[in-house]
Amino acid sequence: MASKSVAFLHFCTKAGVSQRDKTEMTTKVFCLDFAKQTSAHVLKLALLFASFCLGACGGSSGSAGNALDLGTGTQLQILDLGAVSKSATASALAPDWWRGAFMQIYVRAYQDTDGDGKGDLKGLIQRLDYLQGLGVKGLWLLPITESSDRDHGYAVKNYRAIEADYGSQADFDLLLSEAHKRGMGVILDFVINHSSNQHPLFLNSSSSAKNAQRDYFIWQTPKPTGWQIYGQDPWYASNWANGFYFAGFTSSMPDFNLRSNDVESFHHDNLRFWLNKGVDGFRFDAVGNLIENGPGAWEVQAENHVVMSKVRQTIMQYSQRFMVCEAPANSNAFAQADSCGSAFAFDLSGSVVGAAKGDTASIQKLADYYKTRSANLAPFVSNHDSFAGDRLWNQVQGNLAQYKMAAASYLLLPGTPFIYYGEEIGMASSNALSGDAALRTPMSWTADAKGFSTATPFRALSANVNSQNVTQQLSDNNSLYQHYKQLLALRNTQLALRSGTYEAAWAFQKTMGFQRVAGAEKIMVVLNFDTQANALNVSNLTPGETWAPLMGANVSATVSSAGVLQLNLPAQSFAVFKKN
Ligand SMILES: [Ca+2]
Ligand SMILES: [Ca+2]
Repeated sequence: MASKSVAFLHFCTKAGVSQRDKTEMTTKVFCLDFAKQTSAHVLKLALLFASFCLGACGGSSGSAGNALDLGTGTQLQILDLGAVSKSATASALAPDWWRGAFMQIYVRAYQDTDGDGKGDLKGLIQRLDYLQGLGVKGLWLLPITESSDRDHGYAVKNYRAIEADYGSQADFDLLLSEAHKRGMGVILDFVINHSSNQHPLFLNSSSSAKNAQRDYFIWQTPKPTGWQIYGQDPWYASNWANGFYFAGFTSSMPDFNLRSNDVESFHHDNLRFWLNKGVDGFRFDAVGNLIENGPGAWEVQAENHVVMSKVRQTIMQYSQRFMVCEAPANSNAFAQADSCGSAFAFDLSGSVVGAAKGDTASIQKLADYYKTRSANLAPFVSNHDSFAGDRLWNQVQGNLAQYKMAAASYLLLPGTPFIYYGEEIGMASSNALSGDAALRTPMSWTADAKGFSTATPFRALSANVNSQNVTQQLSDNNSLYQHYKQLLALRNTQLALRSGTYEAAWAFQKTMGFQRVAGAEKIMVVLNFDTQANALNVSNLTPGETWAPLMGANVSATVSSAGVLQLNLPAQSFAVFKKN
């Protein structure tokens, strides 16, 4: 026993270094206390500490084979566990609110109000008028629940608590009511595939093979072989209990066992917790990674659709809710009604940007996309992840004509469009940062950091904050902001653009066009991506009918007796018409 005590003390010293995180701080205090105990208490403390420390320490060393018999291990209280029944199901929003454009918002980077250099919910509330003025109808908030990563929020520690940096539950309730007053819905990022390794469920699960919550996560003994996910072996040893846990992204974010009924109930109860508060829906993270069937079958398994179909059923018991899934590997399958019902159009973004640059193959792909795919695929051009592409400004290297063509291309398509915060003002990524962080810089409200915070911001600013910021954009009638505002106004006022079908699409060289049709209402969009003017002949129309200009043209156009509409489009321009 003495040698084991020495080993534990050594482990305590090693584990108690960091004070950044509450759990680690608790570990340090515990370790100091532990060192003072008499031998009569050593074994009991050692067992408690071993089970407590296990998850917090990440389980990265390979001592699993020397585990002690810990009985049932740790029994930490789990604040986000427990049944939640469906209660208030009404919505304050218009039935088709979710067909308007969303703004994807990283709360930490949006607006600071308490001078700590980090954005918060009160800051977002202050900026709701700006978002309403732009014409946004929905907000997707990157995770705002308590996390251990202190940044992006995807390592969730408590699914029912607001991250302390962001404010209180009361702040969130106020955000919801203020957004709803402005006709905007709020959807939350829900991390269904994994939690933090500091979530109490994982601390319990990892404390002993006999723990009541063991099966909330995925354990194997001996360590499985042959696995590689995103270039890494996803199986990690735990230090004190037999077994290796599965973590598809990183050792600090263990995958839930989504075959477990308990895990399913856990998630559904947490969804209802927020739905009962009036949350308008969710964006689901990494739904291609939910269930694994082996080293060659870990992505987009058939069972994933079953999991998401059940989630969708729970959410749709509430009125006018919206959900959208992240599934880069097979977006169209997850957009179906027997799965998520809606998913991001990851395989469209490249065509939008390529078309804007005048690439004819991209223009053809863009014109064809919604001919064969679900109208519930949500178009976007960039987001918070670098794998999805750099910020649009960087992708078009600041070419404003291309930028405006890209925006017109995706904001008038079927599917709910998602704008990444700052995209509407031409925010660039940061030159001082790399990877995802470069895409997640503080919002450029002013030409310096002061519009975001009175303190030094938590992260470097966008590289073009001096030239592209809200103050500058609002004062320029020809700005990107005004361009986005006009496009959203069109979408918000024209039923066919919000919910119409996608019809009569064509592409020819560097031009393309399509119609959006809702009953008798027909809208025609024509785009010229060329750097020179082009005369277009749109054929197969009804002779004699007239089309009134809505945007990008000044006069009505009449279809010839041969069924052809002749249009002259200047270089890098587009026009929108409505059939009289
Ligand atoms: Ca703050
Ligand atoms: Ca998984």
